[in-house]
Amino acid sequence: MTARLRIIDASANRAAEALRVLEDLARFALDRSDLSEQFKHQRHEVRLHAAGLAGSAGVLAPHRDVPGDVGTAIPPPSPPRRAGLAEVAELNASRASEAIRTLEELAKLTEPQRAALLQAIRYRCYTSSAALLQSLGSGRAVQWRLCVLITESLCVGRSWLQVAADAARGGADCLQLREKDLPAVELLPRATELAHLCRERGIACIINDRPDVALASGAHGVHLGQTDLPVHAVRKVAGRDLLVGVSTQDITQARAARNDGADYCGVGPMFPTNTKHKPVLAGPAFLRQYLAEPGVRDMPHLAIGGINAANAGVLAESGCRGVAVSSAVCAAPDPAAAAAGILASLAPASSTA
Ligand code: TZP
Ligand code: MG
Repeated sequence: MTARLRIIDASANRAAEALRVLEDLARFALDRSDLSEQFKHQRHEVRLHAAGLAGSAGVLAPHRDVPGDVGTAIPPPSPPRRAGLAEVAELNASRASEAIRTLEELAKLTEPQRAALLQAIRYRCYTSSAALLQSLGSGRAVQWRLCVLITESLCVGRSWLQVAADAARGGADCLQLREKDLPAVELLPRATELAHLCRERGIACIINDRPDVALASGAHGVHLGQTDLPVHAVRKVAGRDLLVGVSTQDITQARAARNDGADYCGVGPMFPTNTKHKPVLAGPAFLRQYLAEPGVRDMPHLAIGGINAANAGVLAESGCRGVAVSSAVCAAPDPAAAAAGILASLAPASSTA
């Protein structure tokens, strides 16, 4: 009898602890009150069922015997190092469902109807965990300061590779290959070359539009527009191996990108630009909205569209943490100086001192 109570005690604690981790991730990493509420509810239900299973034995704690538990001496299979919050979520989702399953199996000994209720909690836990995991994205999102979009046709007087190297020298911490018209057979070697350059310099390499090319080239991520593959579809192919960014023009698109598992959002267009036809000017007002929106504001962003050293300061005043530019660097007489100039106007003099 004590054995049964000891298992119930251990499983209830294990499930509640794991559910608490999931609840905190939903609450603090995503500002998702809906998911946080679901995990909290599941945690309370598990506790109530565990107490119910203990029945007249009532309180479970007296059955706890940590020093006498042979399981505590077994070392974990690997050192407990996690690659990111998504991995923490994944492990705790498994832990929660395994522990609920144990309670379910014990309930079958004495109270089959309670086993069915525990099974229903376990299924709800799967659903909530899947939504949490989707929203957490790769779990390795980075807030870059300056992403330069490299497009050969915009590069004046130097090769695209030279512009990429110059942009990195000027301080860009992310380079995105944006070539809309290159066939895959030409895009791949170019992406591979850019990814190599970025790895050598310790900066990120993103490929526009093409998750397949991003994966094959060893780039860090892919950038998607509203008419490209949705993030969840890219995750089916790339899992968490790619950072995924999404272009957004309004707060509804930004919310959707977050829930779909984007790691960062392009936010724009901020200012008129000739580089891409955009009928709607989202403007700095959208950036301010993004930065004020719970659940969205902590997701890394790159303000984009017509940004240069003269207007980046306006965005910085709104709290802008990172920008993406194309022509202001690619078409500049000195791309390194142009990149450095944009970074300088993004960082007010007082914060660089
Ligand atoms: N998406 C929104 S605006 C834009 C893209 C790709 C163009 C950015 O280029 P530029 O030259 O910095 O305006
Ligand atoms: Mg696209």
